[in-house]
Amino acid sequence: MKVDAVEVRRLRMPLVSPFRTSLGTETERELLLVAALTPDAIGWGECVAMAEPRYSSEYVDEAEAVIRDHLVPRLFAMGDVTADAMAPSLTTVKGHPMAKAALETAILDAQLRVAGVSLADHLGAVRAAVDAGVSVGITDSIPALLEVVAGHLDEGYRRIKLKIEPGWDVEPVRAVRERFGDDLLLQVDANAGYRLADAHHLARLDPFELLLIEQPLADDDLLGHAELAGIIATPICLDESITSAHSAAVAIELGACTIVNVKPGRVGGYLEARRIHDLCAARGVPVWCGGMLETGIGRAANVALAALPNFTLPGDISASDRYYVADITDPFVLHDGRLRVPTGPGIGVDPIPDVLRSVTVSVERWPRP
Ligand code: OSB
Ligand code: MG
Repeated sequence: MKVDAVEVRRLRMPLVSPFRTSLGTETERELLLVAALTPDAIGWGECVAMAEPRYSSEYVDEAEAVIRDHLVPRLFAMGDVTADAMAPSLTTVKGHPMAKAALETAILDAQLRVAGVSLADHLGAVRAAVDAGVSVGITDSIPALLEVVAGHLDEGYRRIKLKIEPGWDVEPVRAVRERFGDDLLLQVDANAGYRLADAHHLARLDPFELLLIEQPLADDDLLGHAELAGIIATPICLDESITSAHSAAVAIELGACTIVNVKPGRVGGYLEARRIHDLCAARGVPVWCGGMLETGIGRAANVALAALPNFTLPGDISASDRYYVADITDPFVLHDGRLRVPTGPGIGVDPIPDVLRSVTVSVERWPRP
Protein backbone atom coordinates (compact mmCIF):
# COMPACT_ATOMS: atom_id res chain seq x y z
CA MET A 1 0.00 0.00 0.00
CA LYS A 2 1.16 3.53 -0.79
CA VAL A 3 0.71 6.19 1.86
CA ASP A 4 0.40 9.69 0.38
CA ALA A 5 0.40 11.56 3.67
CA VAL A 6 0.04 11.22 7.41
CA GLU A 7 -2.09 13.64 9.34
CA VAL A 8 -2.00 14.08 13.10
CA ARG A 9 -4.67 16.11 14.79
CA ARG A 10 -4.83 17.09 18.41
CA LEU A 11 -8.24 16.96 20.04
CA ARG A 12 -9.46 18.34 23.33
CA MET A 13 -12.68 16.93 24.73
CA PRO A 14 -14.21 17.61 28.16
CA LEU A 15 -15.06 14.49 30.18
CA VAL A 16 -18.66 14.23 31.42
CA SER A 17 -17.32 13.94 34.97
CA PRO A 18 -13.86 14.21 36.56
CA PHE A 19 -12.01 10.86 36.63
CA ARG A 20 -9.88 10.47 39.75
CA THR A 21 -7.38 7.64 40.21
CA SER A 22 -4.32 7.10 42.41
CA LEU A 23 -2.41 8.89 39.61
CA GLY A 24 -4.41 12.13 39.66
CA THR A 25 -7.62 13.65 38.30
CA GLU A 26 -8.58 14.02 34.64
CA THR A 27 -11.26 16.55 33.67
CA GLU A 28 -10.66 16.61 29.94
CA ARG A 29 -9.10 14.30 27.42
CA GLU A 30 -6.39 15.69 25.21
CA LEU A 31 -5.41 13.19 22.54
CA LEU A 32 -3.94 12.64 19.09
CA LEU A 33 -5.77 11.13 16.17
CA VAL A 34 -3.62 9.78 13.34
CA ALA A 35 -4.94 9.54 9.79
CA ALA A 36 -3.14 7.57 7.06
CA LEU A 37 -4.11 9.00 3.67
CA THR A 38 -3.83 6.39 0.93
CA PRO A 39 -5.14 6.49 -2.67
CA ASP A 40 -8.12 4.26 -1.85
CA ALA A 41 -8.93 4.83 1.84
CA ILE A 42 -8.24 6.91 4.91
CA GLY A 43 -7.19 4.87 7.93
CA TRP A 44 -7.61 6.07 11.52
CA GLY A 45 -5.67 5.39 14.70
CA GLU A 46 -6.14 6.93 18.14
CA CYS A 47 -3.08 7.60 20.29
CA VAL A 48 -3.96 6.84 23.92
CA ALA A 49 -1.13 8.85 25.49
CA MET A 50 -2.54 11.33 27.98
CA ALA A 51 -1.63 15.00 28.47
CA GLU A 52 0.78 14.19 31.32
CA PRO A 53 3.13 11.21 31.80
CA ARG A 54 1.45 9.81 34.90
CA TYR A 55 0.07 6.45 33.74
CA SER A 56 3.21 5.74 31.71
CA SER A 57 6.13 7.79 30.42
CA GLU A 58 4.36 8.77 27.20
CA TYR A 59 2.37 11.98 26.86
CA VAL A 60 0.66 13.88 24.08
CA ASP A 61 3.35 16.46 23.23
CA GLU A 62 6.13 13.93 22.99
CA ALA A 63 4.00 11.37 21.15
CA GLU A 64 3.32 14.00 18.51
CA ALA A 65 7.05 14.79 18.24
CA VAL A 66 7.99 11.09 18.03
CA ILE A 67 5.42 10.45 15.32
CA ARG A 68 6.58 13.48 13.33
CA ASP A 69 10.36 13.23 13.77
CA HIS A 70 10.94 9.48 14.06
CA LEU A 71 8.01 7.31 13.00
CA VAL A 72 6.64 9.01 9.90
CA PRO A 73 10.10 9.24 8.23
CA ARG A 74 10.53 5.47 8.79
CA LEU A 75 7.06 4.83 7.41
CA PHE A 76 7.86 6.74 4.21
CA ALA A 77 11.21 4.94 3.95
CA MET A 78 9.32 1.62 3.79
CA GLY A 79 7.94 2.38 0.33
CA ASP A 80 5.30 -0.35 0.21
CA VAL A 81 3.59 -0.16 3.60
CA THR A 82 1.75 -2.99 5.34
CA ALA A 83 0.55 -3.18 8.92
CA ASP A 84 2.55 -6.37 9.55
CA ALA A 85 5.75 -4.64 8.42
CA MET A 86 5.20 -1.58 10.61
CA ALA A 87 6.52 -2.84 13.96
CA PRO A 88 9.69 -4.39 12.45
CA SER A 89 10.34 -1.11 10.58
CA LEU A 90 9.98 0.91 13.78
CA THR A 91 12.22 -1.19 16.06
CA THR A 92 15.09 1.28 15.70
CA VAL A 93 12.95 3.68 17.73
CA LYS A 94 13.02 2.44 21.32
CA GLY A 95 9.87 2.60 23.40
CA HIS A 96 6.91 4.89 22.56
CA PRO A 97 4.41 2.04 22.15
CA MET A 98 1.38 4.38 22.21
CA ALA A 99 2.76 6.52 19.38
CA LYS A 100 3.67 3.41 17.38
CA ALA A 101 0.28 1.79 18.03
CA ALA A 102 -1.59 4.83 16.72
CA LEU A 103 0.37 4.86 13.45
CA GLU A 104 0.15 1.07 13.00
CA THR A 105 -3.60 1.17 13.62
CA ALA A 106 -4.10 3.90 11.01
CA ILE A 107 -2.21 1.76 8.48
CA LEU A 108 -4.07 -1.41 9.46
CA ASP A 109 -7.42 0.40 9.20
CA ALA A 110 -6.62 1.76 5.73
CA GLN A 111 -5.41 -1.64 4.56
CA LEU A 112 -8.51 -3.45 5.85
CA ARG A 113 -10.84 -0.81 4.37
CA VAL A 114 -9.26 -1.41 0.98
CA ALA A 115 -9.56 -5.19 1.43
CA GLY A 116 -13.16 -4.86 2.66
CA VAL A 117 -12.39 -6.81 5.86
CA SER A 118 -13.44 -5.76 9.36
CA LEU A 119 -10.80 -5.44 12.08
CA ALA A 120 -12.83 -7.90 14.15
CA ASP A 121 -12.65 -10.55 11.42
CA HIS A 122 -9.00 -9.81 10.76
CA LEU A 123 -8.12 -10.31 14.43
CA GLY A 124 -10.24 -13.46 14.81
CA ALA A 125 -13.32 -12.22 16.67
CA VAL A 126 -15.87 -14.82 17.73
CA ARG A 127 -18.58 -12.56 19.24
CA ALA A 128 -20.98 -10.00 17.74
CA ALA A 129 -21.17 -8.01 21.00
CA VAL A 130 -18.94 -7.66 24.08
CA ASP A 131 -19.85 -7.30 27.75
CA ALA A 132 -19.38 -3.74 28.95
CA GLY A 133 -17.68 -2.95 32.23
CA VAL A 134 -17.18 0.47 33.75
CA SER A 135 -14.23 1.96 35.60
CA VAL A 136 -15.40 4.10 38.52
CA GLY A 137 -13.08 6.84 39.77
CA ILE A 138 -12.40 7.74 43.38
CA THR A 139 -15.20 9.90 44.79
CA ASP A 140 -15.36 12.34 47.71
CA SER A 141 -17.45 10.05 49.88
CA ILE A 142 -18.87 6.55 50.07
CA PRO A 143 -22.48 7.72 49.57
CA ALA A 144 -21.35 9.52 46.39
CA LEU A 145 -19.63 6.31 45.21
CA LEU A 146 -22.73 4.21 45.85
CA GLU A 147 -24.79 6.67 43.84
CA VAL A 148 -22.40 6.50 40.87
CA VAL A 149 -22.28 2.68 40.97
CA ALA A 150 -26.08 2.45 41.26
CA GLY A 151 -26.42 4.69 38.20
CA HIS A 152 -24.09 2.48 36.14
CA LEU A 153 -25.89 -0.70 37.22
CA ASP A 154 -29.20 0.88 36.22
CA GLU A 155 -27.70 1.58 32.80
CA GLY A 156 -26.90 -2.13 32.50
CA TYR A 157 -23.14 -2.36 32.98
CA ARG A 158 -22.10 -5.93 33.66
CA ARG A 159 -19.03 -5.33 35.79
CA ILE A 160 -17.83 -2.58 38.10
CA LYS A 161 -14.20 -1.63 38.61
CA LEU A 162 -13.36 0.66 41.51
CA LYS A 163 -10.24 2.76 41.46
CA ILE A 164 -8.45 2.42 44.80
CA GLU A 165 -5.52 4.07 46.57
CA PRO A 166 -4.18 3.94 50.12
CA GLY A 167 -6.99 5.34 52.30
CA TRP A 168 -9.69 4.46 49.72
CA ASP A 169 -9.82 0.68 49.45
CA VAL A 170 -11.37 -1.66 52.05
CA GLU A 171 -14.24 0.64 53.06
CA PRO A 172 -15.47 1.55 49.56
CA VAL A 173 -15.21 -2.11 48.49
CA ARG A 174 -17.12 -3.23 51.58
CA ALA A 175 -19.82 -0.59 51.00
CA VAL A 176 -20.30 -1.56 47.34
CA ARG A 177 -20.38 -5.28 48.18
CA GLU A 178 -22.89 -4.79 50.98
CA ARG A 179 -25.17 -2.52 48.97
CA PHE A 180 -25.16 -4.43 45.65
CA GLY A 181 -24.67 -8.02 46.79
CA ASP A 182 -22.41 -10.98 46.15
CA ASP A 183 -23.44 -11.51 42.52
CA LEU A 184 -22.02 -8.19 41.34
CA LEU A 185 -18.87 -8.70 39.25
CA LEU A 186 -16.51 -6.39 41.11
CA GLN A 187 -12.80 -5.64 40.77
CA VAL A 188 -10.35 -2.92 41.81
CA ASP A 189 -7.49 -1.03 40.15
CA ALA A 190 -4.67 0.54 42.19
CA ASN A 191 -2.59 1.99 39.33
CA ALA A 192 0.61 1.00 41.13
CA GLY A 193 -0.39 2.89 44.28
CA TYR A 194 0.83 0.35 46.89
CA ARG A 195 4.08 -1.21 48.13
CA LEU A 196 4.76 -4.80 49.06
CA ALA A 197 4.72 -3.66 52.71
CA ASP A 198 0.96 -3.09 52.22
CA ALA A 199 0.40 -6.81 51.49
CA HIS A 200 -1.38 -7.57 54.75
CA HIS A 201 -3.59 -4.52 54.34
CA LEU A 202 -4.51 -5.63 50.79
CA ALA A 203 -5.34 -9.09 52.21
CA ARG A 204 -8.25 -7.37 53.96
CA LEU A 205 -9.90 -7.25 50.50
CA ASP A 206 -9.93 -11.08 50.41
CA PRO A 207 -13.40 -11.55 52.00
CA PHE A 208 -15.07 -9.47 49.26
CA GLU A 209 -14.44 -12.05 46.51
CA LEU A 210 -13.18 -9.58 43.95
CA LEU A 211 -12.62 -10.82 40.40
CA LEU A 212 -9.13 -9.35 40.59
CA ILE A 213 -6.90 -6.58 41.85
CA GLU A 214 -5.24 -4.67 39.01
CA GLN A 215 -1.66 -3.41 39.23
CA PRO A 216 -1.30 -3.03 43.00
CA LEU A 217 2.51 -2.46 42.90
CA ALA A 218 5.02 -0.56 40.75
CA ASP A 219 5.16 -1.17 37.00
CA ASP A 220 8.56 -2.89 37.14
CA ASP A 221 7.97 -4.90 40.31
CA LEU A 222 7.18 -8.35 38.93
CA LEU A 223 8.88 -10.11 41.84
CA GLY A 224 6.87 -8.03 44.31
CA HIS A 225 3.64 -9.01 42.57
CA ALA A 226 4.68 -12.67 42.66
CA GLU A 227 5.35 -12.39 46.40
CA LEU A 228 2.08 -10.55 46.96
CA ALA A 229 0.23 -13.35 45.14
CA GLY A 230 1.37 -15.68 47.92
CA ILE A 231 -0.11 -13.41 50.60
CA ILE A 232 -3.48 -12.27 49.22
CA ALA A 233 -6.32 -14.44 47.89
CA THR A 234 -7.58 -11.93 45.31
CA PRO A 235 -6.21 -12.81 41.84
CA ILE A 236 -3.61 -10.34 40.59
CA CYS A 237 -4.07 -8.78 37.14
CA LEU A 238 -1.34 -6.64 35.58
CA ASP A 239 -1.88 -3.53 33.46
CA GLU A 240 1.11 -1.13 33.51
CA SER A 241 3.65 -4.00 33.88
CA ILE A 242 2.66 -5.73 30.64
CA THR A 243 4.34 -3.97 27.73
CA SER A 244 4.70 -6.82 25.22
CA ALA A 245 3.98 -10.51 24.65
CA HIS A 246 7.43 -11.19 26.07
CA SER A 247 6.79 -9.31 29.30
CA ALA A 248 3.43 -11.08 29.61
CA ALA A 249 5.16 -14.45 29.31
CA VAL A 250 7.70 -13.46 31.97
CA ALA A 251 5.03 -12.14 34.36
CA ILE A 252 2.99 -15.34 34.03
CA GLU A 253 6.07 -17.55 34.40
CA LEU A 254 7.10 -15.70 37.59
CA GLY A 255 3.61 -15.99 39.08
CA ALA A 256 3.22 -12.19 39.12
CA CYS A 257 -0.30 -12.39 37.65
CA THR A 258 -3.00 -14.88 36.71
CA ILE A 259 -5.03 -12.42 34.60
CA VAL A 260 -3.85 -9.86 32.03
CA ASN A 261 -5.31 -6.46 31.08
CA VAL A 262 -4.63 -5.93 27.37
CA LYS A 263 -4.37 -2.32 26.20
CA PRO A 264 -3.23 -2.09 22.58
CA GLY A 265 -1.63 1.33 23.08
CA ARG A 266 0.47 0.12 26.00
CA VAL A 267 1.85 -2.82 24.00
CA GLY A 268 2.46 -1.10 20.65
CA GLY A 269 -0.68 -2.01 18.73
CA TYR A 270 -3.45 -4.48 17.96
CA LEU A 271 -1.13 -7.05 16.38
CA GLU A 272 0.97 -7.33 19.55
CA ALA A 273 -2.26 -7.27 21.58
CA ARG A 274 -3.43 -10.31 19.63
CA ARG A 275 -0.12 -12.07 20.33
CA ILE A 276 -0.65 -11.47 24.06
CA HIS A 277 -4.18 -12.85 23.72
CA ASP A 278 -2.84 -15.99 22.02
CA LEU A 279 -0.02 -16.48 24.50
CA CYS A 280 -2.35 -16.09 27.49
CA ALA A 281 -4.90 -18.44 25.92
CA ALA A 282 -2.20 -21.09 25.51
CA ARG A 283 -1.31 -20.74 29.21
CA GLY A 284 -4.89 -20.71 30.48
CA VAL A 285 -4.65 -17.05 31.56
CA PRO A 286 -7.84 -15.03 30.93
CA VAL A 287 -7.51 -11.54 29.47
CA TRP A 288 -9.74 -8.49 29.23
CA CYS A 289 -9.55 -5.28 27.26
CA GLY A 290 -8.45 -2.20 29.17
CA GLY A 291 -9.41 1.34 28.24
CA MET A 292 -7.77 4.77 28.11
CA LEU A 293 -10.85 7.00 27.90
CA GLU A 294 -10.91 6.52 24.13
CA THR A 295 -13.13 8.30 21.64
CA GLY A 296 -15.29 6.21 19.31
CA ILE A 297 -12.27 5.69 17.02
CA GLY A 298 -10.17 3.89 19.64
CA ARG A 299 -13.25 2.28 21.19
CA ALA A 300 -14.30 0.68 17.88
CA ALA A 301 -10.95 -1.08 17.62
CA ASN A 302 -11.00 -2.12 21.29
CA VAL A 303 -14.48 -3.62 20.90
CA ALA A 304 -13.20 -5.66 17.94
CA LEU A 305 -10.26 -6.92 19.99
CA ALA A 306 -12.48 -7.77 22.97
CA ALA A 307 -14.50 -10.09 20.72
CA LEU A 308 -11.58 -12.57 20.58
CA PRO A 309 -12.18 -15.89 22.37
CA ASN A 310 -9.88 -15.51 25.39
CA PHE A 311 -11.32 -12.09 26.33
CA THR A 312 -13.49 -13.88 28.87
CA LEU A 313 -13.84 -11.04 31.40
CA PRO A 314 -15.79 -7.82 30.73
CA GLY A 315 -13.51 -4.98 29.61
CA ASP A 316 -13.17 -1.30 30.50
CA ILE A 317 -15.23 -0.68 27.40
CA SER A 318 -18.10 1.60 28.26
CA ALA A 319 -20.64 3.46 26.15
CA SER A 320 -19.60 6.81 24.64
CA ASP A 321 -21.81 8.75 27.06
CA ARG A 322 -19.81 7.52 30.07
CA TYR A 323 -16.95 9.68 28.78
CA TYR A 324 -18.19 12.37 26.38
CA VAL A 325 -21.29 14.45 25.75
CA ALA A 326 -20.64 14.21 22.02
CA ASP A 327 -18.35 11.48 20.72
CA ILE A 328 -16.53 12.07 17.43
CA THR A 329 -18.14 8.98 15.87
CA ASP A 330 -21.69 7.68 16.07
CA PRO A 331 -21.91 6.92 19.78
CA PHE A 332 -21.36 3.44 21.16
CA VAL A 333 -24.44 2.58 23.19
CA LEU A 334 -25.30 -0.24 25.57
CA HIS A 335 -27.61 -3.00 24.38
CA ASP A 336 -28.44 -5.14 27.37
CA GLY A 337 -25.07 -4.30 28.93
CA ARG A 338 -23.10 -4.99 25.78
CA LEU A 339 -21.51 -3.02 22.94
CA ARG A 340 -21.95 -4.26 19.38
CA VAL A 341 -18.82 -5.13 17.45
CA PRO A 342 -18.57 -2.97 14.31
CA THR A 343 -18.93 -5.05 11.12
CA GLY A 344 -17.86 -2.55 8.44
CA PRO A 345 -14.41 -2.62 6.80
CA GLY A 346 -11.46 -1.67 9.01
CA ILE A 347 -12.44 -0.29 12.40
CA GLY A 348 -15.96 0.14 10.97
CA VAL A 349 -16.58 3.70 12.15
CA ASP A 350 -15.70 7.18 10.87
CA PRO A 351 -15.28 10.54 12.54
CA ILE A 352 -18.26 12.86 12.06
CA PRO A 353 -16.63 15.84 10.25
CA ASP A 354 -18.50 18.61 12.14
CA VAL A 355 -17.90 17.11 15.56
CA LEU A 356 -14.28 16.35 14.73
CA ARG A 357 -13.73 19.95 13.61
CA SER A 358 -15.32 21.31 16.79
CA VAL A 359 -12.89 19.44 19.08
CA THR A 360 -9.74 19.81 16.95
CA VAL A 361 -7.16 22.21 18.31
CA SER A 362 -4.47 21.65 15.68
CA VAL A 363 -3.70 19.61 12.57
CA GLU A 364 -0.31 18.67 11.13
CA ARG A 365 0.10 16.97 7.78
CA TRP A 366 3.21 15.35 6.34
CA PRO A 367 3.11 14.34 2.67
CA ARG A 368 5.27 11.52 1.30
CA PRO A 369 8.57 13.12 0.31
O1 OSB B 1 -5.55 2.02 34.70
O2 OSB B 1 -7.04 1.15 33.51
C1 OSB B 1 -6.42 2.16 33.87
C2 OSB B 1 -7.94 5.28 32.27
C3 OSB B 1 -6.81 5.99 31.95
C4 OSB B 1 -5.59 5.47 32.31
C5 OSB B 1 -5.49 4.25 32.96
C6 OSB B 1 -6.64 3.51 33.26
C7 OSB B 1 -7.89 4.06 32.94
C8 OSB B 1 -9.15 3.44 33.27
C9 OSB B 1 -10.37 3.87 32.46
O3 OSB B 1 -9.32 2.68 34.19
C10 OSB B 1 -10.81 2.81 31.54
C11 OSB B 1 -11.80 3.33 30.52
O4 OSB B 1 -11.37 3.81 29.45
O5 OSB B 1 -12.99 3.25 30.79
MG1 MG C 1 -5.42 -0.08 35.08
